[in-house]
Amino acid sequence: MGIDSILTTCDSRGFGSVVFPVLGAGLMLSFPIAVVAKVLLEGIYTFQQQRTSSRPLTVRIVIHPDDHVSSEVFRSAQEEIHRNQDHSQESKRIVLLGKTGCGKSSLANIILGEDLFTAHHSSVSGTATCQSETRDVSDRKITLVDTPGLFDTERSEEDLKPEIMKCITECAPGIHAFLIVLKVERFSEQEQEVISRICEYFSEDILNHAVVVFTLGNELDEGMKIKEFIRENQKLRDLVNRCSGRCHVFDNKHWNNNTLQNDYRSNRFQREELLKTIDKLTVERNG
Ligand SMILES: Nc1nc2c(ncn2[C@@H]2O[C@H](COP(=O)(O)OP(=O)(O)OP(=O)(O)O)[C@@H](O)[C@H]2O)c(=O)[nH]1
Ligand SMILES: [Mg+2]
Repeated sequence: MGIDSILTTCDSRGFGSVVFPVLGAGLMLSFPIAVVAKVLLEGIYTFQQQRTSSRPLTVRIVIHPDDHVSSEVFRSAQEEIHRNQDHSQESKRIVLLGKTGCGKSSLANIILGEDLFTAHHSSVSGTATCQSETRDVSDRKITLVDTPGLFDTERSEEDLKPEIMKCITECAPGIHAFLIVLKVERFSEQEQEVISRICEYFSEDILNHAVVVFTLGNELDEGMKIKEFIRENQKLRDLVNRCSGRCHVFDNKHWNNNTLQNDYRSNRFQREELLKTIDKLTVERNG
């Protein structure tokens, strides 16, 4: 009987605890103890992750006190499973959304620290399909999905919407955060329409998982922070409030060479702040 069937049976019968003696599996049947440890512990962890009941079920693994080898093998197998779990918690899948030409592809390159996405300098052609790239950034595994921009005059909405929605499959098994990308410029009717369309495509709930990220930060007046810029416009203020105040600013062109730590007008500083915001958001929303 598999580990999962044993645990599921105990659970459905309302048992409070179950014991797995290592003696029978490892010594009597002569299975390699490292294999027994791996199969047993992975089975228990998988069951725990998929279990929906909140009733306590204690799982004990019993090893003879003189069997030091088995104790050691089980201890290191457990540590390895914890390490792998921690690592998977660090990986983040993030989608960039916004109007065509707002700087999504350029921003994605800044966040991942490499030129992986093509920024378009002409007024017409932009990113045509979803593109996903993964890199290690500041001790996290970051997957970014760049999407085609909204309101591209060259493409109909019928053509664009399904392509943008592909970001969901690119992010399987789930999206940790959406970056709604806007420029530091007037928040016009069209920008408001961009937000409405994003909410229409993904539902209003998207704002609970979104961070508003501004590009063209150099357009901010000297010494001005993005929150002050937002405060000046009621509609922008409402949007950021609906995202629980999550907002950051970059300048994909002018803030790259500023390596001063803690300098607001530096992409390096802003990237660290953005990653911290996404970590916090992930914890709040349970991943
Ligand atoms: N000065 C400045 N220019 C930027 C910034 N971000 C992007 N640009 C420029 O804006 C243009 C469009 O940038 P992209 O990154 O291609 O914009 P996009 O949102 O990916 O565009 P689509 O793929 O069409 O949706 C390019 O010429 C970029 O160099 C920025 O922060 N500051
Ligand atoms: Mg693009």
